[in-house]
Amino acid sequence: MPTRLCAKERDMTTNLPLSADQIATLNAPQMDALADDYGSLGRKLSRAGIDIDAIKDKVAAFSVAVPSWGTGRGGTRFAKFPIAGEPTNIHEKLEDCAVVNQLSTLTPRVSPHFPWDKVSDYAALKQEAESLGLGFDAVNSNTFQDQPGQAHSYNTGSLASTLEATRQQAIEHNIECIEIGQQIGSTDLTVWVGDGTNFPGQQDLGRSLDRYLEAAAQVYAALPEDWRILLEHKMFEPAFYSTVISDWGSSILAAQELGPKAKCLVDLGHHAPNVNIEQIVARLHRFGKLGGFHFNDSKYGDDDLDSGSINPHQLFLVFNELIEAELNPRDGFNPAYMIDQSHNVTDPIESMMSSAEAIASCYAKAVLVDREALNAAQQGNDTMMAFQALRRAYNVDVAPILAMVRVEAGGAIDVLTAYRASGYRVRKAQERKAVGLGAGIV
Ligand code: PSV
Ligand code: MN
Repeated sequence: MPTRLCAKERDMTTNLPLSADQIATLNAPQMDALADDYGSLGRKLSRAGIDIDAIKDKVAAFSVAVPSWGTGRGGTRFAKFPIAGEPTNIHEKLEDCAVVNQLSTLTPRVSPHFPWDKVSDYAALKQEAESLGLGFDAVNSNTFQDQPGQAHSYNTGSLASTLEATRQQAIEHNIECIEIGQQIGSTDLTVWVGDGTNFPGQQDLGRSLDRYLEAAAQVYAALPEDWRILLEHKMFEPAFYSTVISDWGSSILAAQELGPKAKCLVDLGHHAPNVNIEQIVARLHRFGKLGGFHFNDSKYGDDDLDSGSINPHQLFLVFNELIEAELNPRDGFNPAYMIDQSHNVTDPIESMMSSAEAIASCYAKAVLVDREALNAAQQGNDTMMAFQALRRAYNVDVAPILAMVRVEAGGAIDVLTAYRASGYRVRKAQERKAVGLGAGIV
């Protein structure tokens, strides 16, 4: 996981959208209370043998990428309700991502999606991002939508299409994404295909996977030495009867067949209801195939709700497995963390800041777990004490740790108040052209 910008690197950021002075002024009246809360939590933790500064340092090194597409209002299949001042191109999206990072200090990387974020000069785009204090994370290909002027429609699928020319087009698009990624400093290609069927019998379930594997192998062959391909599975939508890479089983089998540079990406919303996602994490890690995460939350299916808004305990249990994996890396541990949500009714900047905080807070709680006590209780078959080891950490209010991390990195104690006080969205509403109503998100 790449670390965040050090103070020297931050000085090279010439284009930050918010005034550092304004953030410091807003923080000033809250500093004493924060020092008090941090001190009090520190004393409490130290009674349990935990050094709060060590936890703070771990959180300071933690980060999660934001999706370029998350800066716009999402939507459903039924409607999209844009807000004034929404970004309409990658330059404006980067600016919004910079706001998220400046205030939350947790999101220094942006994951772009192509062709949505296409530009003519990628070296310039990389520089632009750097001047905003940002780098690029995994590049995402898009073969789930047709683009204007595209030679072959994806209405028969993409990498698994029955039509050779369509498969070829999808392969070439993925290879183009790798080439773009090389110019902007990415080392991961995330591939999610919507390929599948809506009717029993529509396609041969075995042969469609053959076609996918054969095409994905050609993309795999184009990966540079230090790159990975992250296979993202999803149970349903847009195909509602069968999906080619539907679950973690299909995903790990495909990744194993493709080779060591192929890993699995877990989007928290892409499972059958009530699936034990933390166990999937442990399984994927056991076989060296855990590649990355798309964080979001859900109540019913792939709802793409804000991370931790419905089931924060599940998010904590996922991070508990991730910390286990980090401490026991087996063949390596380097998952790409990203938020992937659809912000239908909130200002996307506010949602991403609040979600980044929810994610980092579950991470901090998982770091707090007394692993020795947990392991001893597990070994001794003391079920209640094993559970209590998790419960004790989950119950800690880690907010002062997160706030201290933010202040020390130039961020805001109260991110939402600082954002609203900045008047950023109101300014953008005057400067930016209005977005169309458009279709919903996939
Ligand atoms: C598909 O539902 C997904 O989770 C994939 O990650 C896409 O790239 C993203 O949403 C945006 O549509
Ligand atoms: Mn996703």
